[in-house]
Order: sequence, then structure tokens, then C-alpha cells
Amino acid sequence: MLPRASIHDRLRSGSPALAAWCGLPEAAIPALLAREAFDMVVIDTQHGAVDFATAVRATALIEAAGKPAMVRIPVGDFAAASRYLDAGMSGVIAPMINTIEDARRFASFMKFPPVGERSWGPHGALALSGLQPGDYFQKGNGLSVSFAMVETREALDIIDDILAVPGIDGIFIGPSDLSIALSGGTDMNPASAMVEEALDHALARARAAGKFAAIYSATGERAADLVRKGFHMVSIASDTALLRAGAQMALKAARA
Ligand code: 3PY
Ligand code: MG
Repeated sequence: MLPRASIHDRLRSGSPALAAWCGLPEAAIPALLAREAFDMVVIDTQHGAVDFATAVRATALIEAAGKPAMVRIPVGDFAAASRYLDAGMSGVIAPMINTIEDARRFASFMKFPPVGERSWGPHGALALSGLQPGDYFQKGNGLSVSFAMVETREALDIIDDILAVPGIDGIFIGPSDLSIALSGGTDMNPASAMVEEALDHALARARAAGKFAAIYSATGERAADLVRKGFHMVSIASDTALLRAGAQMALKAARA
């Protein structure tokens, strides 16, 4: 198989990337979704039930389909970011980045010196990239993307500072948590007018900084709106949601 384009090149290609989102603890699921027309697959270890070994198995299977594997780490678990990069993941999404210090700590585990302090040990990444160790060290920082999640008022207030942190490649909006924050804890509506305004602002700031803007969407229809707005990457639903929607559709047809 020909080596695939780097994730940076894919995100800069001008054609928005659509990501699958997996939280079930079974590597065969992301492996299957990687064979559909998604551009990449995200493993969610914040709200999903996937352990490290399962995510590593999934990484090899997603890469075997010629797609980049990405992960969302649990809140504050920045050391996990380096471990997933070592395993060969191409991108990490860190939730609840609410201070400059959060963004700096995340970037430090994502990038080798001099940008960050990532420790050497990319065993899976060498096998999957086919690069020699010295080459991987030189190119490594450009082979992976670091997405800082913007999903609170605090993050919105300092969005330009987060985007300016060396080693942060972009922002990833969490519209559900953002809706809870912007409503003062009274509502969960990822498509509210307040969220809409906030995500337009965040997208514009990311573009002005020359960095990537990504966002989660619950449905394909909503993903189409977000693609039209100009997000570089939009994730769609989740393995659980797709499974439930498929089951409900089939049952409805059977009972009609
Ligand atoms: C959010 O919408 O808050 C997310 O974190 C998306 O998964
Ligand atoms: Mg969230």
C-alpha cells in the first residue's frame, strides 16, 4: 500500500475531513468504520469504554485501511497523549482545555523538543510509518495533530492565547459541554443560538491563527452544516449512536 498523506496535509487539502467516532471497547468496530468512506477514525477514551490495549489494536487496523487513527484522551491525562502517539496514532484531542497552562502541558506531551518534551519511544509509530528512528524524530512533530478542546466559557475567553501556544495545532469544539456552559448550566442544546455564535467566533479565530478548527456533530445533517461553515474536520455521531439508529430503523421497518 502507498503511504497515505500526512494528517496535516489531509486537513490542509481544502476538502473537509469527516471522522468516525468510537467508544465501544472492541477494536473490530473502528476497523469496520475505517473501511467506510470516513477520512479518519477517533477513539474516545474520555466518555468511551476503550482501554489502552484495545486502542492500540484499533490503531493498526485503522492504519491498515489507509486512514489516520486519532484518540480523545481523558480530562487532564496528558501523558496518555505521548503513549498514543508512540502506538502510531496521528492525532490527539484533549478535552476541557481551560487555561494556557492546560494547553502548554498538552502540547509538551505531543511534541518532541525543542517544541515540547515528548519522551522517545515510538515503537508502534516506527512500524506503522516505516520511518527510521532519526527520520521519525525529525518529522514526528509534523506527523501528528494536537487538538485542544474548547467547550467552556473560560476556553472561549482565552481562545487566541490557546491557539498561540506552540505545539497546539488546532481547536476542537465540544458543542454539548459548550451549550451547558453558555446557558449557565440550564440547558444542553449543541445547536442553540449561543453555541452557533460561539462556534462561528472560534472558527474565525482558528482560521486567523492559521490553525485547524474541528468540531463534533451528532448527525450527518448537522455535519453538513458545519462543513459548509468551513471546519477542517467534523466528526459524526458515534459507534453507539449509529448502532442504535440502525437497529431502530430496521425494527421500525419490520413492524410497519
Ligand atoms: C461535547 O460536545 O461536549 C463533546 O465533548 C463532544 O463529544
Ligand atoms: Mg465535551
